[in-house]
Amino acid sequence: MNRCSTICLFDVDGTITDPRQPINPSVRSYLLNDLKKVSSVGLVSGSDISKINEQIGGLEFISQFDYVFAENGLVAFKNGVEFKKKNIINYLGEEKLQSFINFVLGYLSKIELPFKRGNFVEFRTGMINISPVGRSCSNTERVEFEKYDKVHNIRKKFIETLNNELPDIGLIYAIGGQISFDCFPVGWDKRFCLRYLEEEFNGKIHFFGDKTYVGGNDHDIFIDPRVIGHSVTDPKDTISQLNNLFFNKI
Ligand code: M1P
Repeated sequence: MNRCSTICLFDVDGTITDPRQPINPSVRSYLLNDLKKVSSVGLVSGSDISKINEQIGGLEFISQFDYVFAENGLVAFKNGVEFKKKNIINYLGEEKLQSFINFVLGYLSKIELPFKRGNFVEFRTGMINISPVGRSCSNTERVEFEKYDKVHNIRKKFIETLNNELPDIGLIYAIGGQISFDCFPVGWDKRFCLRYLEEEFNGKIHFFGDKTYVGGNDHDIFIDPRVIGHSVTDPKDTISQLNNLFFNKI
């Protein structure tokens, strides 16, 4: 197989790493040494580049991926060098942005949870990330919130309220991780990165993600006809599916 005729794009959390955890060096080596011999390799994550960088092990490794699409591709890197950036402020305008943030802050102030920490609204380049429990919670608290949310649907109800109360704001919402959800303009989901690949790449695009179900932040790209989608359960499953696909190992 020719490396230039295929690209494998990977979600990060839950697909090549445990949620918000550093990548296992053996998985990284598999992607950058073994897989890269037969396919171009890229990442597409809802997270911003500083979080991806931290998880992948720094620029030394980030630059070995053919593409890294942070914030769904709103901040795009090729061989470690940023080549495209899209800004949510320019797109929405200050007035809409403020009415959205004010509504969110009001809603956040009324939610009762077993515990709350800080950093509830993270403003990124191309999206806003909202965490009802707060992004400054510890790892143990992350896991506890995720369990609590599975029972009480805190994030789902928040998203339902945003859709009902701000129907014309032009934003959509996707749950990609354990404690938060991402908010971005319609069309700025993970499919956004495909426009750059279409410009420069002519081959098959494989996508691997764990949140491929409806409402998950991998769903839209997973079902996109330009892509061959693969649903995985964790990094081990990702490697096993790659072995099967590219190296005839079961
Ligand atoms: O990559 C998936 C998600 O990872 C983080 O989610 P959480 O902190 O809720 O586990 C965030 O960076 C989020 O934006 C991203 O989609």
